[in-house]
Amino acid sequence: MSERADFPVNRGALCGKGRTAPAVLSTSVRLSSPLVRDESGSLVPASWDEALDRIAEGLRRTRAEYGADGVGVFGGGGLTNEKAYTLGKFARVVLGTSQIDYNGRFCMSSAAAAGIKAFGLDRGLPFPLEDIPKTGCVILVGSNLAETMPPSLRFFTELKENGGTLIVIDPRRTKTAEQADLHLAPRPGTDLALALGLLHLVIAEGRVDEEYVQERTVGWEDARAAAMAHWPEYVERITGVSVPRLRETVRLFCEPESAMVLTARGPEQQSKGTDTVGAWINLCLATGRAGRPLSGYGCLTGQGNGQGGREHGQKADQLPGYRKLDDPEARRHVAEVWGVDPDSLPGPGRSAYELLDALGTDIKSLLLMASNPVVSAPRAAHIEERIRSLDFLAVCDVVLSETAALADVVLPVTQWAEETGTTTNLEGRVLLRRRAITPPDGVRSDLEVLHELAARLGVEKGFPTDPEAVFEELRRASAGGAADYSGITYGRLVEEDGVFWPCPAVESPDAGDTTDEAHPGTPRLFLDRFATPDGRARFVPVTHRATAEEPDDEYPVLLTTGRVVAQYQSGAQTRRVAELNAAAPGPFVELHPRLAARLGAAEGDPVAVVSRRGRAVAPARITNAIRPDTVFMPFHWPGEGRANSLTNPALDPTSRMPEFKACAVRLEAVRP
Ligand SMILES: Nc1nc2c(c(=O)[nH]1)N[C@H]1C(S)=C(S)[C@@H](COP(=O)(O)OP(=O)(O)OC[C@H]3O[C@@H](n4cnc5c(=O)[nH]c(N)nc54)[C@H](O)[C@@H]3O)O[C@H]1N2
Ligand SMILES: Nc1nc2c(c(=O)[nH]1)N[C@H]1C(S)=C(S)[C@@H](COP(=O)(O)OP(=O)(O)OC[C@H]3O[C@@H](n4cnc5c(=O)[nH]c(N)nc54)[C@H](O)[C@@H]3O)O[C@H]1N2
Ligand SMILES: [Mo]
Repeated sequence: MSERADFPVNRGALCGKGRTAPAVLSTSVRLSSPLVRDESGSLVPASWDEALDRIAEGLRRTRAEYGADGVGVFGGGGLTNEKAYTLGKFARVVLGTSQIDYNGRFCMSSAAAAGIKAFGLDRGLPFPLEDIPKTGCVILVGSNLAETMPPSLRFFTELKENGGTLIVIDPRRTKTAEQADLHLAPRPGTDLALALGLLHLVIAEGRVDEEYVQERTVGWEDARAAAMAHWPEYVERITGVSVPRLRETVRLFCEPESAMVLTARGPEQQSKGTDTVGAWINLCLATGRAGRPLSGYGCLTGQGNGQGGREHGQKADQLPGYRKLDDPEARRHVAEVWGVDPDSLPGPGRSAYELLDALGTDIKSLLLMASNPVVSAPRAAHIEERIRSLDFLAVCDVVLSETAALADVVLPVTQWAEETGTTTNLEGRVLLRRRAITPPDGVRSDLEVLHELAARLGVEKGFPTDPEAVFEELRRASAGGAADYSGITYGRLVEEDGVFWPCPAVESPDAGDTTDEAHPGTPRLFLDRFATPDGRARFVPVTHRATAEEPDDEYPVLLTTGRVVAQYQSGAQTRRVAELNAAAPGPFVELHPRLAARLGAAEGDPVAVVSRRGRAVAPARITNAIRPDTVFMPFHWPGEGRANSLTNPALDPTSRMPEFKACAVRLEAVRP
């Protein structure tokens, strides 16, 4: 991110991880040479040529023996647009495999699916962050942005200073919830019922914006009927949120001129995440709070390139420009840009968890870039075992992550400040980051890796190593797609504070005539029409359902998982920084004093958390900021305290998102 004080996204602020990032860059634990597994089974340094040859050989052998789909590719939302684009193209054109997906499936896929259903388009926020302080009310559903997006907290502080209301929905009284005017603490996995209960009250209290519903939406009758079946008293029983608090929420949301609903991983990482987000969108649509100034639904994205990473083709069902792989017109367009026959492009493949689950059986070799699933995948012990059963694993990373440590070949790559590339933030704003420092000797960029591998696998052209050359091709590939970047150039990105997509290249109406007017980009979507064929938003008729695994006698407690401010994701990078480890030294189990008393556990005592998938042990952190029926674990650590040893890979039927945010567990005291 920019360090300019006036930059509109973070206004010059950097969070703790940003400040300490240089420590990661300079750390001695950084990989500086390729590693290959020798005959004794150890990873030993090797030359780049040897390492690349070994990968090409491994992938080629699998392909010959098992066919193209025997090779899998797994990417990450931390990759730049150029890398994500190239990785998707590499899978389809060089490997010819349909088996590619990425960690963003575990991140924003439910919100993306719901946004596409309702609005015809998925962009994290349909408005710039700077609109937030000016709206009347924000409902933040399952976001702990005080810890996960600290620089953005000021938009919400300003909202309150301007007289707006902040409502936070989280089973825990987080640092974010402490900022709220109203905090609702539902049982994990019940946000769908909660949203339906609120919509029921909106209808019962006559607060529906009938004119807006008539003019700008379709499907209201079915959605209305579904909501009417969710009586406030019934919703109170499911969620634990009292009827008066539901009424208060409706009042605060409906009284001002404008209002927003923003979701993050809390309601999304559920086996009903898509329907849950759909229910919140329904609430916005019924009250006329979408596609109008200072109103709308948005999803707070996660990783460095959480938005751009999901637009350009590393997703199983996707082609660049947010096109669909099963759309013949999209295939034709992209195949032409790539100079291949449309029929040679494979079809859609498996989703992230399903892909990882197929390792060693259907998928024999894997090329993995920018993810650490041994720590971050659900049911991680099983996934670790699947990874170990591969014939061949190649990992590109900055550090020797827990997953890289299992590889046959590890390639050390450059990271953010050492290379040029674009990312797209949650506002849909494309940003250019220029190389600021020279990479250490011995490391190469992911683009160079893919170029070298393509050449070794017989594709000499079409995999440039210069990010700007890749971006120029991405522009053409995205032209006419939902996420149209064709009017964006590196030149413009340098001059402007980023450019919001869609930004089509402007073509002159009269052939031969040129125009100087560039498309300005689109900071605010949907003001005139939604991105559906008829321009109207779609209500989705959703009803509440239980989590895939409800507590019972054997596993009576709910486990939910998430993050702490000082560690990032699987911790592969942040666990190597002393300052961050001092702030967050290890895993813990957050639990209510009543639950702790029943267990006989005191603060800091080791507690075992046991689910149907496995067991994890971590010290107790006792607090009345959490519901007594729920425990919370952050997922940043491997080993004994790995939260994902416990989590349930039950998938959302549409987004294929696993249920990271709710599973049944029991607690056991651990005798020293
Ligand atoms: N410090 C730090 N910052 C990060 C990251 C990190 O690892 N560390 N990761 C980045 C990434 S990739 C992402 S995706 C974002 C994630 O950002 P957030 O979504 O803010 O992070 P989480 O902690 O996963 O979940 C948010 C909250 O959801 C609550 N929650 C749990 N279950 C439920 C539920 O059933 N319903 C509701 N309403 N809430 C629930 C949790 O108590 C938690 O406080 O953060 C990004 N920023
Ligand atoms: N229980 C539980 N599990 C979760 C979640 C949860 O809330 N609860 N959240 C899920 C979410 S939202 C996410 S996003 C995932 C994230 O989990 P992971 O996908 O494991 O993400 P990271 O830990 O960021 O791993 C990224 C790896 O890529 C490396 N890397 C960084 N930059 C580059 C690069 O440019 N190129 C290459 N080749 N490598 C690079 C880093 O060093 C690191 O090892 O975890 C998911 N898992
Ligand atoms: Mo994420």
